[in-house]
Amino acid sequence: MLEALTQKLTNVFDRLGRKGKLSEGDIDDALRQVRMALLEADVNFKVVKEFLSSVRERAVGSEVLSSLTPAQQIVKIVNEELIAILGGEPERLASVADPPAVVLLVGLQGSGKTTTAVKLAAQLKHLGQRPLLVAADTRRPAAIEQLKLLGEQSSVPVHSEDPHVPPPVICQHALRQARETGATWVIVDTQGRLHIDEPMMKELEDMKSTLHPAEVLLTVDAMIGQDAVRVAQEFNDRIGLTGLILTKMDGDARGGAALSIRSVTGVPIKYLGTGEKMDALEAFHPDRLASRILGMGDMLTFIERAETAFDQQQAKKLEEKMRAGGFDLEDLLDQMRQIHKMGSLGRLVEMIPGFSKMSSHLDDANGERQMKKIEAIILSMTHDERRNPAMIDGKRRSRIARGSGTTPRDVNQLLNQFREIQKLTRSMTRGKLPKNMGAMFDMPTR
Ligand SMILES: Nc1nc2c(ncn2[C@@H]2O[C@H](COP(=O)(O)OP(=O)(O)OP(=O)(O)O)[C@@H](O)[C@H]2O)c(=O)[nH]1
Ligand SMILES: [Mg+2]
Repeated sequence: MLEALTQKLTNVFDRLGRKGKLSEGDIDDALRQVRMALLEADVNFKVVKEFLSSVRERAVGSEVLSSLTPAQQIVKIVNEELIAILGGEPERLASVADPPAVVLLVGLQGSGKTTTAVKLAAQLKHLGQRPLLVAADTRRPAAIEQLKLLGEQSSVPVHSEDPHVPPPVICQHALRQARETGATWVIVDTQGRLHIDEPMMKELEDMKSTLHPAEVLLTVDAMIGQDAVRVAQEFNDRIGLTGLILTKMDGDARGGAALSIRSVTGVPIKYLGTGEKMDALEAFHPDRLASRILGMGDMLTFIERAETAFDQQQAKKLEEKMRAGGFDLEDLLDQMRQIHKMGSLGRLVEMIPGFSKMSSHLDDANGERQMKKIEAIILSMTHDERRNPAMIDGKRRSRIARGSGTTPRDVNQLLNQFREIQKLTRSMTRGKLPKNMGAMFDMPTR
């Protein structure tokens, strides 16, 4: 995702990091290169200008230049300012007092409405909600079939009617069906056209006034860069949007859309589409995208948090372990306990690399439970098993499950997740970001 931009920024900061003490000139030089990188990524020039002026203002501040690690301070500032232009805090779907909550998905042709509708429904279903999909794109009969097929594959019911029925009427019927069947979410797939035009906007307006949606979400193809920003602006002006979903972030999008769209339109990004499969929809976290752009993955957040809980020395040790690929279940347990000291578990568990998938929907109570379970499983292992989880065979797995009051499936799940973490730490040590990683550990905490 956004590899080219990441590469360029990493180069700029690496060069800066090699300089040691920095002058104002060094900073300006680096910021000029950052500017180039952002413009080449097709970020809106106004956004770039404002971004750089905030970064500069903070970067030439006396505490940065006189600190021992000025380059790291600057990376930290860039990171924070990136988060700010991406919207700051993550924005969740609106909740309604009186379900079903209606989500109207709008967007140009091929932007990913139908796919995203099903992804979203599948995700809500996974969270214990009861979604109903509505085929309100009647312009092409194939669109109805596509939604029915995808809905069936994800076991989500689809309300569809004859294509001659006007979409607002279909929506009314769908709402009735939702109430009768106790659906908690109604997700409406609408027609898309190649360009914004009057008939489409009119139809969407009609649907909006029939449905009183809790959310009007626009899917935009992240690969179309600044055009995406323009499209979002027009949709927002005309029908009013509550959120954006940037699709095809897995492709070779340069980043311009992602980095400009929130600042220019004022509409929050709520999800990223990251693939064609039905599970490729991520809740949008400004901080995560920022650190991805800076080439640090979720590690940056993780390390920052870890640092406040651990002392510096422990953090160094952990870094060395990760570099050597020797991060084991014992370390994981240790970290979880440290992190536990710091409150909001759901969020913190999310930051443990590799665990974000599992925990992205956890609330705190769930996070707590999940952590207790993981802890129990690890505690039921022998010392050797924690060091070398590969030795855990079926027999050992059953024993561990019995000992921890869980099931062999739970044990397996933990082991699989742990393998993911190991893969991640290994890819880090293969040189994707070791230089920055080292630097990050020297970073004072906020
Ligand atoms: N790689 C990738 N492909 C995606 C993503 N989202 C959608 N697609 C693909 O984009 C194409 C168009 O997606 P649709 O969901 O049919 O788009 P739509 O907006 O419903 O299109 P119309 O109904 O024609 O207006 C499909 O081939 C999807 O598989 C994504 O996040 N990543
Ligand atoms: Mg469609």
